[in-house]
Amino acid sequence: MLRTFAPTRLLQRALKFTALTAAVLSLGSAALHAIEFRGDAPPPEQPLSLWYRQPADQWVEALPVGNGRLGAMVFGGVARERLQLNEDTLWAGGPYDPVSPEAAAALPEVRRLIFEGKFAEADRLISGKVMARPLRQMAYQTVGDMFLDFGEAGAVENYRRELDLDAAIARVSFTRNGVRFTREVFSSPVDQIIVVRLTADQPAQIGFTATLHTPQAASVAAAGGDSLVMSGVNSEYNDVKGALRFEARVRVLREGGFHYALGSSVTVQRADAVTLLIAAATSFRRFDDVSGDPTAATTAVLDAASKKSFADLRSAHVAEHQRLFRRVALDLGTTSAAAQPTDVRIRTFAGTADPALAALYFQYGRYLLISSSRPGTQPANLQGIWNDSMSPPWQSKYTININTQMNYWPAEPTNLAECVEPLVVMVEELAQTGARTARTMYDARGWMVHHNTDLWRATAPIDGPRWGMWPTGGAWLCLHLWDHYEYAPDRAFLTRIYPLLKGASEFFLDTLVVDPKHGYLVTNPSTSPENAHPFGSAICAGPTMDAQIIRDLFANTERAAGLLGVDDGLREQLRATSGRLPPNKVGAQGQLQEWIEDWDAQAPEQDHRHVSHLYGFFPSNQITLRGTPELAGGVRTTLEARGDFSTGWAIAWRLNLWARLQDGERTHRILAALLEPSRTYPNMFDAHPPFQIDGNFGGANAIAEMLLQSHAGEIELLPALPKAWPAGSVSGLRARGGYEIDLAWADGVLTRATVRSAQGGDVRLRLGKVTATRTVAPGGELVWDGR
Ligand code: FUC
Repeated sequence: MLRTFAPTRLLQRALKFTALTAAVLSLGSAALHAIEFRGDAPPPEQPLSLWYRQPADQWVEALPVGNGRLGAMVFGGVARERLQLNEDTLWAGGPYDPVSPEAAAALPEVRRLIFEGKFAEADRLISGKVMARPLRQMAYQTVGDMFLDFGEAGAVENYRRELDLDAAIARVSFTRNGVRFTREVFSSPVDQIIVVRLTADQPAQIGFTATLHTPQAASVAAAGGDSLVMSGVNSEYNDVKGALRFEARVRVLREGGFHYALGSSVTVQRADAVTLLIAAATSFRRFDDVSGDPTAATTAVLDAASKKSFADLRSAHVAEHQRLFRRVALDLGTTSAAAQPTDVRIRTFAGTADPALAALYFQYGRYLLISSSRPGTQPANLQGIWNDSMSPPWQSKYTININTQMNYWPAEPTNLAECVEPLVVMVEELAQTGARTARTMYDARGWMVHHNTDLWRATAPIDGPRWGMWPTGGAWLCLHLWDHYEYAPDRAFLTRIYPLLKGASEFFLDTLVVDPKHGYLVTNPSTSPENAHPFGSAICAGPTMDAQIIRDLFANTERAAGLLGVDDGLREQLRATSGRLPPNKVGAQGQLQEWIEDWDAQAPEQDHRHVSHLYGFFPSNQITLRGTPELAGGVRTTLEARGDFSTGWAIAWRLNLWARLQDGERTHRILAALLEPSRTYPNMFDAHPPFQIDGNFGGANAIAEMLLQSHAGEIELLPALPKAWPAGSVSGLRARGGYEIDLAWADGVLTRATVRSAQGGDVRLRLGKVTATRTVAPGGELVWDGR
């Protein structure tokens, strides 16, 4: 049944059920085949590995590979291998514009109600007239699964399943009846295919049946004797019709033995070794163009890859991965705990000295970014590119009131600047769709995005007033453009992003309104993302976060215009307008105020996961420990009130904030909470139950922030080093200004810092209270021991 998946159009509905049933049955396959696992396999030689002594049962135990576009979750079963497959443009729906035609007319009344303090009324009017139609955006969806059925039962010895982060290869190995079997899986950014290699240490041992399954409306058939083809269309979602065609192809290349295709399966028997090549593509070309040819795309990459040897495919993949991955090395020390399998280490981290697990988490974050966001791909979404569902949590899209930004926090500091390119392209596209929204909803110039977007670059407010009615998402993304410039100053890039910064600024120049009580220029309507104030709503005017984001946007636009020598009048206007934004204020409890009024202590959710107004302290630098100590004290008080323990990404934000507060012990304590099983799954995916990848990226960045910071006009070394990491070293971290840094420390004290710079410059270094200003020659380096 599972192997003869040959749908007709009439059968497609039934097949959705069949595929789901297959997925459910597959969970029980290990039990059905009653594999007995004997012997304890030793740890892999590569210490930067996640590894286990049993196959994955749940999806959050499987291991992710990806080339930015094509992803697979590798389960590593003995009787049945399962690869759950993704392609980063397989989303539901098609080009659409969800702006409500009634929004523009309703907004003046909404503003009036808000300024009169009638928040609940404003909320109702927004719900009725202003929210997007449909109210939700499109979902990112799974391609389906490839199964390899080996049909074996009995005992296996020394089973080990691992993900080698240094090579970006998932591996399974075990011994059965004296034969050692090895499987390798990788997703190649060079050849644009997923490669599976099956080998054994004796001839004629490889046999299996390969099948493809999917919950999508698709059919599967064997083709050309050695291939499987899945062809389908994407689904309709919330009344937006599916507009994409997609195809996945598997080609089976055998060495020795024989094979045959039957219906919708390919069977191999008695082979010495087998390479499977998997390609997938959709007809998506751009948010407004779905005229691609998935058949041509998948055939072309398979034909090209089939001509290469496995060794060549593998070495090209490894070299391209290592070009990025090996730029940073981190050693926080190694204890005996590091010899345990990864799932055991996660279970015991809180009570054990295992600094190498923190280093592994850091490098895993870098691995995941390289694997989910490369030039030419979509940006990493809420699950990177890994999703087994048709209706994933929050549609696995781009939530830009924290989550997408957090995904990219580690990109610059951990030396993966190329991975930001998909985000830059997304902002360029949002500047187009968001210009339409600025015009039709707000009668404004420039462009804007509310709190979410999807593959189709939708920009209208979704979900409900509390979530969607927030105009500052696009402006926050602009900080990443500026950061990219600051980490590697380059005039061509500045020229590219300037129109984006300028357009984002123009939107606010046109839509900020005077708050009648204080005279500030404020956003209205808005929210402090997702947090309700004491008056029955989250809807308000001029939340602190908006002022902070717009202050950064205006300042960076003004700086860019100055560097490019353009738009003098605009610069003047940005400066003047910035001065009229609501200032950061310390409230009665000593906290940084979340709203213009001091409502914080009465807000219904005192431990709310979002800490939006702390944006000014991290990721921004408007508030700093030495520059604005009173406001930094407000940040600390707010953090104490919110509590350290929250859901995955929210913990990761707190971690970065405590690292900026330079409290190494507190930061490390919270890191232990991030790394415990309730927030880190066995495959080290971050739990925001079920799974959201931002916590992985935020956590990785926090570890970098503990070692190096460069936001206050100086490069600060080991600002939040915890006692748990007394000796160690890091190389290849990046700092603002275009610097690359290596550090080594012993007994908790810096022993050596090396600073390199391609373009050279005067650099101010800080170690605790000691500072030094030194000159680095272009292409040169300097060494400092902190004295
Ligand atoms: C924000 C968060 C939620 C979730 C969603 C994707 O809205 O408040 O917790 O992470 O994004």
